[in-house]
Amino acid sequence: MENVIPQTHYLNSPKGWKSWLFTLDHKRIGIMYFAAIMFFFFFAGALAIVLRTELLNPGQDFMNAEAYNRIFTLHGAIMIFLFIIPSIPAALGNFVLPLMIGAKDVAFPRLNLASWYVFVFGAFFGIYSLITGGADTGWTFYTPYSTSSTSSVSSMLLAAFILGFSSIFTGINFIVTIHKLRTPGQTWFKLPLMVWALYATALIQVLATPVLAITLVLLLLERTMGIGIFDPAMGGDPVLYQHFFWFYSHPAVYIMILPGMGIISELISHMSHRKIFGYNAIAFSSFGIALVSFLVWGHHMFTSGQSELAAVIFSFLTFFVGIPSGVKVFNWVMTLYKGQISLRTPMLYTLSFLILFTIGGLTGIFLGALSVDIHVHDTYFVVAHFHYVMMGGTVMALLGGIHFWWPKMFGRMYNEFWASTAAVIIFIGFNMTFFTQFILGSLGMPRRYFTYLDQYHGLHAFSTYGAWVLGLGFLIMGIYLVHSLIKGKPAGNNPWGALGFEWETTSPPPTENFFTQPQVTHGPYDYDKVLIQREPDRLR
Ligand code: HEM
Ligand SMILES: [Cu+2]
Repeated sequence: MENVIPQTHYLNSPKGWKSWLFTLDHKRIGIMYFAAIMFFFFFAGALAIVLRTELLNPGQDFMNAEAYNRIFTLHGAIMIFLFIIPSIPAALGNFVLPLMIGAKDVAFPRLNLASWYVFVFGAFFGIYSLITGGADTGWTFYTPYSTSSTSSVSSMLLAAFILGFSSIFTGINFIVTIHKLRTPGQTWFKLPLMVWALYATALIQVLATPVLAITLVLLLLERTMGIGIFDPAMGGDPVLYQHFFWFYSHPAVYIMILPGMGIISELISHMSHRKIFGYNAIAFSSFGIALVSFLVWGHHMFTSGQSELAAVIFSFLTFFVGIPSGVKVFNWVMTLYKGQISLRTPMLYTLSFLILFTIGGLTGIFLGALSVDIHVHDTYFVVAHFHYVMMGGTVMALLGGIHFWWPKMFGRMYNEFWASTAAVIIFIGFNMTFFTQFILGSLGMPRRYFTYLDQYHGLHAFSTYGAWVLGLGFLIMGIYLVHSLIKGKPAGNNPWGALGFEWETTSPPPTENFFTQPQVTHGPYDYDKVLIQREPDRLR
């Protein structure tokens, strides 16, 4: 049977731009978030290419130190607050969560729409900061510099403050949705692991984000009224700021990575048609990570003058993060073992994730070791580490997820040849760019510098060539994805032959998601049971 796209679906009914701006449909809100984060990703990515190009040669090429400071701050702040934090939960999660639990929508559709508007409002202040020259403090806004800098720090703070609310709204909505709207018979242990991951993420969003909000308000008050909370000249304590900031921002790195791990659990099972190994272990390890994430913030402050005892304790506690993460990696690899792995694009990104995230995670353990961190603190080793985790981890998972659910979102397939080519180019470019930086960092190249000594020239140049390769990969991706929206082949309801409720409805789904309430007849990964009945017309 030829695949056809249904006549009416959530994308075309109701019609008109107003129906989008006032929509309460989680799928449309997800798509609107998706458009926003992709815009910011490409924008901040372009800034990154500019930074790297300046670093091609030592000395000043085309921007001075001040411009460099502003651009890396913008790159970092946009990537963190406007791209990676909302990326998987608010964009992809919004789209798939209700489908995965057989629901019509999220629990609070109006709050969902509000979170998008709050996001846009916050982004507006970020852009305002940009056109008034940008901030130059780095995305962490460390005091005392941030209280005295005359660049546009205040509007950037306001942006981050407002964006926090959109994150909290999404978190609350997901928690209630998962508790209340599961289809009858879908018990907690029949939930897809993506849902568990979004749940653990939502807990962190709700518990940690308010701390950041308060911190940013205090910083704003300090800047505008000089009330002496952080400024030592007025009896304040700059290290206090770091405690406040990292109490949010360390858990926040798990807001970034946990949903990515959720995607990987899905893709690894569905793309190798094999029951996920260690379902319970994967589900609970997300909570292990969420819990430990609140106890380790001090590892960002080994060189900030906290007591030696505190530093030793934080170092010790940090190692515990490795355990639940290791549990997940082990179970993923066990799932692949003897699976019928299909090397289509979602799987290519899954494999990239496994390799790159493992490198990122292991080097995180290096950094957690007090003695090593003293040596590589604020060097390119750190820059390499967090790019491996955030880009090698979260972004690879996001890209895998986008390709996997693309046919469901738009009803059309992307071009497999170009997609897998781009995936390979991205993998190569990524390693060229960032592996080099582990070496640079251990040789002592400090981060956030716009110039460097001649001895680092070769490695810096190589890293810059890598960034160009990486940029080419993303360019190709942008082109074939847009092309597929217009010309892509109709995908059919279930192009991967995957289990999971989202594949039981049409592609794209109708506004109300399902024509009939989905029934629970098996778990989301029961390929062993289901394939026996479904053979031999399994899609590979
Ligand atoms: C196209 C790929 C990318 C390239 C070439 C790139 C390059 C860079 C460069 C050159 C810096 C400045 C380093 C320094 O001067 O210390 C930087 C900083 C940073 N990048 Fe990226 N980056 C990329 C993607 C990403 C992504 C995907 C994220 C997160 C989602 C990210 C997050 C950050 C952060 C948080 C900083 C630190 C900014 C600060 O210290 O305030 N980057 N990146
Ligand atoms: Cu941390």
